[in-house]
Amino acid sequence: TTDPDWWRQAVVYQIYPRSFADANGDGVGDLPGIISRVPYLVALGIDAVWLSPFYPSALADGGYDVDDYRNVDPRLGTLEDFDQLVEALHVEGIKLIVDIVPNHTSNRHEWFVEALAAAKGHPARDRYIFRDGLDGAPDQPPSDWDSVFGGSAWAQTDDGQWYLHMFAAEQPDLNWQHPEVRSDFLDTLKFWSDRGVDGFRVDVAHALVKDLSEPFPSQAALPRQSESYGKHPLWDQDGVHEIYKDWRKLLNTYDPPRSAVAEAFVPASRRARYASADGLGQAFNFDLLQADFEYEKFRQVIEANLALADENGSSSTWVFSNHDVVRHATRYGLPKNPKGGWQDGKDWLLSNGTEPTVDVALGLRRARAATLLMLALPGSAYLYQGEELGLQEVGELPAANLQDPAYFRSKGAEKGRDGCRVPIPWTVEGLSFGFGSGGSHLVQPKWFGAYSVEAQQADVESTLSLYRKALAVRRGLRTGNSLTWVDESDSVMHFTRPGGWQCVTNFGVAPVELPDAAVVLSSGPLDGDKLPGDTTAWLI
Ligand code: TEU
Repeated sequence: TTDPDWWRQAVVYQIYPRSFADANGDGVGDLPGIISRVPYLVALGIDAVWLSPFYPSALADGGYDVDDYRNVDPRLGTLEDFDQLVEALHVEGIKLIVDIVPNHTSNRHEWFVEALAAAKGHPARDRYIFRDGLDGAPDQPPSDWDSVFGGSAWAQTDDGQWYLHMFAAEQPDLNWQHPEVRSDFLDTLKFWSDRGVDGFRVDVAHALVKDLSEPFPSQAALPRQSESYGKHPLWDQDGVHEIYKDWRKLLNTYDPPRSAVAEAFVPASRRARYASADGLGQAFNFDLLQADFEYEKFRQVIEANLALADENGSSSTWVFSNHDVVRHATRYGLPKNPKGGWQDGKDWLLSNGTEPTVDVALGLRRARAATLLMLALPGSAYLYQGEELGLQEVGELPAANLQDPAYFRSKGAEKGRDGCRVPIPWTVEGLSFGFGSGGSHLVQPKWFGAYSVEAQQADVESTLSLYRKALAVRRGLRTGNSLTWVDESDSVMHFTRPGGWQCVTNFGVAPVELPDAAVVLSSGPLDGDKLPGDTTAWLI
């Protein structure tokens, strides 16, 4: 039997399926490819896999434009392959969490095809958010709202109506007041839970229910709903929590209950609602991801999130990288972001419009230190495929190869997200560095071989070896949710965890004395009993 609270202290490894491993040589990752790499996941020592969308999709938004929520994209495999993946993971004691994308379908989803074919006012349009032009003017969108990917959040249909899409036009927003929308997603949760899925990652969890009272407020007049998000007028309406209460009821009918983690772009004060026991149970905090590698920011974020977790009986989530942001091994090598803000690829260009020079060695040193610190914290840690290799962001993708709508909206000022989605290098040589027998859908740079699994496997100092050792040590030590600060200075973070486990991180540059205790692991070389800057050590 499984501990129903397994997710509270789990290490979850995010797989972006099209870029993990390609078993049929078509240059795109697939489910059989993941199955073939389960031994690698076992050796890494993770507790669960979070599988990004593997559903039929036109890839207008990397798979987050879903044509059919209860099927597998034929380019990635079949439902039988999916069942085999569940079995292959479960037999090794690894859980599987799947992405669910309730805010919008793709424009190829049968509901939207039906809605477009229907006449204005037909009930089929009620599953989405269709409106006439402003004041009935045929060429005026119903409001001045922007989509996250730039441009208007409204797209016009042949008969002059407009439909809302907060992301790409290929992602029409669903109307979550509609009973069929609510019941169909319960069917989807049941469909995958019945197939053995252990939990769900809920995409854009804060945005399902919109306040659509008219006249629509102008976007310019509305408060920013969250510092990490654009000025969008629809974020974080309370109605979503009624939906998640129904989801929780269903997920609790399984043994163990299925877990759920919300991708909610909301201020920390609102996050607890998503993490409540009668709700999804957990909500990502992107605060560490948003923070530069600085003692003050890290300390503040850790204390705030531990307090929040205690308050609502949930558990913290920690994450530095995912399929939406510039890899942290690169972010930490960037000069300070001149315009501030989330180093997720926005404001990539320096204020004089030039590309910044990345200090790769510094970035990797800091990323290893930050990750070792994260893995010592109470709560669950989310790793993004390739970060265990210290993989850098790929900045030199050919323009013709770019796939991400987030890139095109700003003509390069934003890095977009392709650079963190380039297929993983498994071998030093080979057409696609062992990703598959063919090429790779995003072009891998020449330097990928040096970062490959093969290049690091046998090197005890490699980043891969560091992750493997850290996850093994953590597994034996992660008891309890408590952390005790050992204050020393404003640049050395030192805390203890139950069982005598200590974590010391030197955010400064001058080496500092390590406490008297056996060093069980360090993210970089030590000077005897000194801890150099940008290094973390675990001691017992
Ligand atoms: O992300 C939500 C989201 O807001 C991000 O897209 C973020 O704004 C963007 O990456 C900044 O460039 C989720 C998924 O993680 C993302 O991949 C999807 O594009 C998005 O939802 C729509 O489904």
